Amino acid sequence: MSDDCIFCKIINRELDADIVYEDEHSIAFKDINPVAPVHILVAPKKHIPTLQDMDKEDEPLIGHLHGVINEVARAFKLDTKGYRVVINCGSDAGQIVFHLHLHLLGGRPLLQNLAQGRGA
Ligand code: DGP
Repeated sequence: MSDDCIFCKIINRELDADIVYEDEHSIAFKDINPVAPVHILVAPKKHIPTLQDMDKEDEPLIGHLHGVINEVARAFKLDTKGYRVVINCGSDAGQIVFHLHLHLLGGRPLLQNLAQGRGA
């Protein structure tokens, strides 16, 4: 928990969000500024600022987040046509919220080159 972190506040219900999934270790909620018909953020409850800040002990947690993506993608019917998963790490990648999260994007063809990621 970090006192000035927006996503920690969502996790602790101090800020509203459209939460679509939650378990002991993770939460998923709709992005406030969607760039695709389905744009969901999946975050660990543990406050890890960026992917680069993860410890070796966080590796199972990162795997778990991908399992959550799989489940949420199925719930939003993205599993047959596909979807994109993006992690922005640090300022050059355009990360604006420094609490690790995965973007789940889908619901339309995402035509940009994969390496361009977010903003598809
Ligand atoms: P980024 O740090 O660039 O990977 O993206 C952060 C995303 O978080 C961005 O797409 C907008 C979203 N976001 C920022 N503040 C809030 C918020 O208060 N609520 C929700 N639901 N999403 C937010």
